[in-house]
Amino acid sequence: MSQREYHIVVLGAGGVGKSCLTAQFVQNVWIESYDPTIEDSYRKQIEVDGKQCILEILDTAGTEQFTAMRELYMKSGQGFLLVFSITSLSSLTELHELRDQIVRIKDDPQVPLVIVGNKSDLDDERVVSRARAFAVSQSWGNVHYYETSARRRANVDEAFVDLCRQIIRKDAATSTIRDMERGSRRQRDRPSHRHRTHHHRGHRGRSQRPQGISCSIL
Ligand SMILES: Nc1nc2c(ncn2[C@@H]2O[C@H](COP(=O)(O)OP(=O)(O)O)[C@@H](O)[C@H]2O)c(=O)[nH]1
Ligand SMILES: [Mg+2]
Repeated sequence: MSQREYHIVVLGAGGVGKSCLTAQFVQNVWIESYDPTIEDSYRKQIEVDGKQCILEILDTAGTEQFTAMRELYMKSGQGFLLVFSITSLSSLTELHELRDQIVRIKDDPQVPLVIVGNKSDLDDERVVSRARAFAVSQSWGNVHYYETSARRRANVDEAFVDLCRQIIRKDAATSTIRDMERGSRRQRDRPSHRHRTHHHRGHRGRSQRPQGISCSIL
């Protein structure tokens, strides 16, 4: 079975719970206090819809002084978890700039992305209503919105798996286009193909396809 590796970037204002969410997802642990300046990446293997994938998750610390650094990981990231805290309105508004930057750098308004409103266990300190966050997610083109609690490990897997699924879909669609392009190239090259058929026991063209590329759209 082919195993794909996907790069996820966790972004958001300082203190919203990016590191706690990442630690819960990757290691199933609750870490009360995390060094806010630590930026690190973690690997985790998961199965999504019967497919094994390895996730490389970058937990950003937002301390980078050089926007070039941020651009670099936005370029290499394939999916983005944009985290705010339901106890801080400014942490939600900060996501707009991040999202704009991602869309610009990836040159793709449909880039795999989820919005995460963390600290749902602190409902009595809530200042961002579900409706408000949902309106933002709608205005970004029906982006999926999850309310999570890293503390209680609520909805954590769901948010990451949703993102992973979006990346897989995008990847499959891109592979299909690549395959179709290869197919039309093969059509053009047909004459040289014909005298080779007996080597391939009649599976014309098929053996030329690189292994591991899936043609299915989920
Ligand atoms: N009550 C509550 N506190 C949280 C939750 N997630 C993180 N925190 C707290 O918020 C603070 C910042 O968390 P951290 O993961 O370091 O934030 P980061 O700067 O975004 O990485 C810490 O004191 C955590 O204990 C949560 O889901 N619920
Ligand atoms: Mg952190």
